[in-house]
Amino acid sequence: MSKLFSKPGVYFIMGSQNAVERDPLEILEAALAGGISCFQLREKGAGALTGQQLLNFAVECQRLCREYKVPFIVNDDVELARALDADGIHIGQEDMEANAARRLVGPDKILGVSVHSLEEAGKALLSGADYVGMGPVFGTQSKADAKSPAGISGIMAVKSRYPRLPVIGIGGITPDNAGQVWSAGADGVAVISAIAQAKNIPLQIRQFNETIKAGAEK
Ligand code: TZP
Ligand code: MG
Repeated sequence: MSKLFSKPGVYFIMGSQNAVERDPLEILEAALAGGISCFQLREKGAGALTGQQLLNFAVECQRLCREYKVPFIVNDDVELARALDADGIHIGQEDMEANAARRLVGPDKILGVSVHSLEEAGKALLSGADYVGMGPVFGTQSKADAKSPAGISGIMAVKSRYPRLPVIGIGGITPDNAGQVWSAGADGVAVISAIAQAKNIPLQIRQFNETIKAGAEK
């Protein structure tokens, strides 16, 4: 795998449905310019693009990510990831088995798995996951079927059992509460609304990145 999680970073997730009154590609470019470390295309829910429209949108997202040398990861859709030769795929517990996804994308692609417990994290690791996403840490409006907020205890448990497995916190994370996620040992924060809905996206990412520095000084 790339050195994706060798230092803590801000992992931006977006689909066209998360872009409110703005062009999603403009949002993505502002986030890339602002200094995100990873991007995941998560096209989901009412009005989600499909077919050729999804493909066209995904190609544009990938082109921008390449321009900024930021990994481009596809949520759920292994076929789309393969068709585009994306840098990786992210799957949840309700999607295909992680080891099947690993076989399909091959050993060199990034594989991320959403987990909600130490057990699921251990299984994801055995199945070849490069990182796990854990949450929702805080309350979120961005996932229709989100579980109740779990706080940071799950992240702490996974980092203490599997210190080398990168853990990305997700769900309701903002610059104001990101410090708690870093203090739990997280390797990244995954964010939809606090970036997609920010008035000044580069400034918001700078503020997220400041929380990393503050965490590192502790
Ligand atoms: N998985 C758990 S919470 C969540 C996902 C995809 C949504 C996170 O979005 P936001 O807006 O950063 O709370
Ligand atoms: Mg999924």
